[in-house]
Amino acid sequence: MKEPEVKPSTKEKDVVGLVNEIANGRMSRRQFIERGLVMGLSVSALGTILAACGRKTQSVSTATLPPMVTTKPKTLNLFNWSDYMAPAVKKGFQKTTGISVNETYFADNESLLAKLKLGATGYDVIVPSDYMVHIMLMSNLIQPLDMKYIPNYDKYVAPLFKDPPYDKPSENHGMKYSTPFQWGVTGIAVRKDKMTDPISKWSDLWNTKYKDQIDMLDDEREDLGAALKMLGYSYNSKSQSELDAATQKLIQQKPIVRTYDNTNMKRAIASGLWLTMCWNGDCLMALDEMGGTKALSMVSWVLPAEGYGRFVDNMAIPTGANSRYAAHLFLDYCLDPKIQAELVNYIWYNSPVPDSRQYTDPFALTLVPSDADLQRSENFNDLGAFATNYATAWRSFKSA
Ligand code: N2P
Repeated sequence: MKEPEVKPSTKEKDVVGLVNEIANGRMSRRQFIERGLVMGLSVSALGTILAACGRKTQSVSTATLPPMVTTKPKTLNLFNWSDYMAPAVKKGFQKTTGISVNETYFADNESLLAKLKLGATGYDVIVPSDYMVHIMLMSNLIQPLDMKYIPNYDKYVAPLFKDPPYDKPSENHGMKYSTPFQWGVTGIAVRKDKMTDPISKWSDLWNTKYKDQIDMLDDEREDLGAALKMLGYSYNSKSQSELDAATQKLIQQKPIVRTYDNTNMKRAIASGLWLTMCWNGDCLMALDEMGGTKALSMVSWVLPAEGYGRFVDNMAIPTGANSRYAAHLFLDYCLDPKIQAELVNYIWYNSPVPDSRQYTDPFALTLVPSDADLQRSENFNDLGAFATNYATAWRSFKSA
C-alpha cells in the first residue's frame, strides 16, 4: 500500500532558510532571533543554533538543522542533466522506498541557476557541478544536509571527494550542502574512421578545413574555458582582457561550427560527425551504442594538449524542496556502491565511490583519464562577482 503524500510544512522550509541565512553570515544575530521568534521557534532552540553557528567547527553540526519530517511522499522530483540517470536506479529507489522518481532536465548549470533564482519550487534533488554548488549555497538556493540520513557518504565516498572547497560558505560552520554524484572531463570525440588528420588540441577545432564537421558544447564555462585555455590562460581567469580575447576566439570560430549543443553529443558522434566537443560519459555512451569496444577503432577520445576541464557533479537539495526527507533518502541511495555501478554502467561517467568498481562494467573504465593526463586538467571555480562578466561575454558571443 502506498503511503499518503505529505508536503513538509511551510515552517520546516522557513526554518531551513533561516538556518542558511545565519550560517552564511547574511543575517545579524538580532535579526535571526527576531525572525525565529516570529516563526514560533523557542528561545532555547534559537540559542542552540546560534551557538553552533558561532563554533565554526569542522565537524558537521546537526544541532543547527530543523528536525526531519520522515513522512514519505509518493514522488520525488529530480532535476537533472539529460542522459545522466539510469532507469534501473529510479526503479530500484521506488522498490526500496515506495517513492517514484519523476525526472526533468536542464541543459547547463546556468539555466539550472536561473530556474531556481526565478523561484521554481518543487524540485527535491538537483545536480549542480562543483562551482555551481558554491554559487547556490552562497545564494541560499540549496539547504544544508542532515548527514545522519546519508550514512553512505561517510562509508563509501573516496577521501578525494570529501569536504571539497566548493561545498563551503565563506564562514566554515561545518555543514555540507552536496554529495558527489559523478565526475568527468571535457574533451574531443574524433571520428578517426572519417578523417585521418591527427587531432590533439582545442585549436584544431578552429581549423577552417573542418567547417561544418565540428559541434561545440553549448555551455558558458566550458566554451569560454576551452578558448581561454587555448590562449594559455586559466578556466577560472578573472582578467577582463583575457576573457575578451577568449570571447573573440569563440566568435571567430562560429562560422565553422555546425551546432552548439549539450544534449545530443552521442547522436552527433554516432552519426559520423568528425569532431565533437563533449563530456567523457556522453562519448562513451555513443561508443556503447556503436557496438562497444569495437567502436574504439572508429572514435578516438582526445584530452586537449593545452589543458581541459574537469568537473564533479553533485546532488543537492533546493531550499524549496517538497520533501527534504525523500531527497536525503535519494542522495544516500545514489552513494551505495552497487547503485553507483548501476549508474556508471548506464551513463558511463566516473564514480566518486571506489567500492563500486567491483560491480562496474570494464568498458566504463575505457576513457578514465590517467593521472598523467589529469595533470593538465583544471577544475571550475566559483568566480564570485566576476561570473557576471562571463555571462556578458557569453551573451555577446551568442548574439555576434
Ligand atoms: C551528461 C551531462 C554531464 C554533465 N549528459 C556535465 N557536467
